[in-house]
This record gives sequence, C-alpha cells and structure tokens, in this order.
Amino acid sequence: MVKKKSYIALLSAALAASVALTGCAGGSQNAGGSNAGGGTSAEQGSASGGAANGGKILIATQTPLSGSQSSLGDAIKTGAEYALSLRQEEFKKMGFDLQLFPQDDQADPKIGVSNAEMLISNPDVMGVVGHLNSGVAIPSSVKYEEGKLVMVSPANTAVTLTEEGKKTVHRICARDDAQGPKAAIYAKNSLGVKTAFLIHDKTAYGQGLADQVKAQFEKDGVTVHGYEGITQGEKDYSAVLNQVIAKNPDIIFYGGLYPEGGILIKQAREKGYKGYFMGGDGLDSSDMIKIAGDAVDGVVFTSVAGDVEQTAEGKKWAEEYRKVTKKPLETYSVYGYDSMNVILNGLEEAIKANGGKKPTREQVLEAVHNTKDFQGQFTKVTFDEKGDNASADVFIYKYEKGKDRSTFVGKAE
Ligand code: ABU
Repeated sequence: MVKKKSYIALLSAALAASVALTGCAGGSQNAGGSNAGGGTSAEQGSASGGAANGGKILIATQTPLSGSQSSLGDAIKTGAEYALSLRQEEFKKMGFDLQLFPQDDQADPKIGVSNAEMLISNPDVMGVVGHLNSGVAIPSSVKYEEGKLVMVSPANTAVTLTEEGKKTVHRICARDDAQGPKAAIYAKNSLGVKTAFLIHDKTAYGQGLADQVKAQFEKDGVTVHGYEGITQGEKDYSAVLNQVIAKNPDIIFYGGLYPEGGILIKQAREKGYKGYFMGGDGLDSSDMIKIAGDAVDGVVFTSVAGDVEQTAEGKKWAEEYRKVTKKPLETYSVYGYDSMNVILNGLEEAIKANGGKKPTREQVLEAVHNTKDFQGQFTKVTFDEKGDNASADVFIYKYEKGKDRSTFVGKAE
C-alpha cells in the first residue's frame, strides 16, 4: 500500500505528468465510451510510455462535467486524475498501463446508468471514483453491482446509498444522517435560531438532508414554519420565497446544490429577508459565490469535505495541486484525490496477491473493501461492512463577501 509520504518521492513523475495534464486540455481520446470528459494526461493516452506487458487498466470517474453542477464534478475528476497521474510510473514498473477513463454523468440518473453499463462491459475498467449526485449514484450502483465493479464516492451523502447492501458501493465522506443533525445543532446552538423554513430540491440528496435537519429541529424545539420542494433548473423561486417572507423565519435551510441555492439566497435578499441562510455540502462550490453575488455574504453550510489547507503540509499539497492541474481547488478536489488512492491501493494489493498478474474486478473489490486505517491526503479511511467510512467527519464553512472561496469555521460537533 502506498501511503502519503511516497508521493514526495514521486514528485518527478508528477512534474512530468503536469506537462501532459496541461498540454492537451479539451482533446480526449476515448476507449469506446460515451459522455467522456475533457482530455488530460492521465486518461487514455500513454503518458507513461505506452501499453505495458500486464496490460491496460482503466479507472473511471463519473461526475457532471457539463451543465450547472460541472464545477464540482470537474473538481472531483481533477483530484482523481491528479492522484492517478502521480502513480502511473509505479504501475508501469509493475507492468501496467494505468489510465483515467473520465465520464460525464451530467448529474442525470439515466446518463449515469448508461455510462455504468458501458463501464461494466469494458474488461479493462477496474474501479470508479464517483458520483457527485446521490440520485445518480444509487441507480448506477445497480450496474456496478452486476459488473462487480468497485465504486468509491468522494461526495455522495444520501443515507440510502450504503443501506441497500451492495458490496461494490463505498464512500469516504459522511452520510446525511450525520450531516443533517449536525447542521441543525449548529444552527440552534451557535446561530441561536428558534424558527426555520426548509426548502429542498426533491432529489435523493436534497430532500433526504432536509428531512434529517427537520427531524433534529423538531427534536430540539426549533419551530418549523414550512417545508417545501422546488424544481431544479428554474430561475424564479418567488412562489416559495413569498411563503418564507410571510413567516419570517430565523433561518432558511436549503437541501440541494449551489445552482439553485445561489438563486434562492439572492432572490430572498431581494425580497428583504434578513435571517440566516444555511445548506449542506451541496453549497460547497466557489460557483455559489458567482451565482449569489453579494448575497452570499453570511451564508453558512456544512460540508462532508474538510479543508486541506488547514495544515502547512496540506497547504503545500494544495499549492502543488494548483500548479500542476491549473485548476482552482475546491474542498471536494482532495476527496476525489483520496478516493482515487483508495482504489489504487486496493488495485496494487490485488495485483500483488495475484502474483503480479492483472487481477479480476472481484479481487480489486475485495482489497478496496478491506481498506483499513488508510491515511489519505486529507481523510483517513476505514470501510465498515456497508462501505461507509468510519473516519468521516462533518465541517462548518461560511461565505464572506469579497472572498473567492468559503471560509473554514471548524469541525461540526
Ligand atoms: N452530497 C452533496 C452532493 C450531492 C449528493 O450527494 O447528491
């Protein structure tokens, strides 16, 4: 198992990869896949010098690379790609041509499932980092299970995902039955709210999270004045916001993602709403700032992704990440990176256990599933029987006017 420190020794490989990472953006070669993302070094090329004797191994990503949620989807893909690029040489020495196989699920369950069908039909694909959206991961995981293809999610928080008994499904982040109650407790104890209005986007994630927050508010005596679903993709949320204004709650909690969250707070402020606006990790994207404008000031959110730049060592990693990938760092970038390394560690163990030969997907799945005390760049990972990470945490962030990223507040208790 390759641990964090080994990456320093692989810096020269990283620099070599950086040339290719930045040199061919936009031109991807696909191995027969549909909805593939933008091309970079680690994917489908021969950055490490061509196919090796052991054969080709593809690790896929499945995230939205187009559409309104693509900033987060691309952050996860780029984190995963960076991790893989740092280890291509290592796998080449073992005789394998390791490549990234990025897929664009467009945050659409149908496309996620169709991509998953294509992935399981390609025998070179040995793992998937993804998805961003729980509502896409849940149906896609039916296919992964059929194909015995291991999935490690950096970001899916819906409780259901790991409650369906699928052996292939794993996540390194916390679940909404941790995130929701912690968000509600923070709102009550630290923000002092007594009344709330909950809005959600009717997705597995958004509604599931809003339900968790509502239950905790009700348990703790916070009065819930409203609970409404909105439709993703709309541009005018006046109808629901007029209900909010009529009730004038201390807080609006939104279960959903930043494209709608940004519009909601902007329009709420335009209508004169003065209370708190809070959401979950779906608001954890710097695009939230672009969408909400000045109205982003004071927006609070929980995330299941921690801030890697809280330590000197993490800051150094982040600097190198920005330099090599030429992309902004989102908190989920490092979760894409750590998820990829969880898969690559399992892959490496499976190769060794198979006498150096290409393992089966089942062997890779078994090795990944047995991940224990792996220290990633940010998070520790130990999977339980369900595929949840025993070391997952929840964090608090806020947006402040004039800053291009959210500000880390602390760990949610
Ligand atoms: N956890 C935030 C990303 C959305 C989701 O899980 O569906």
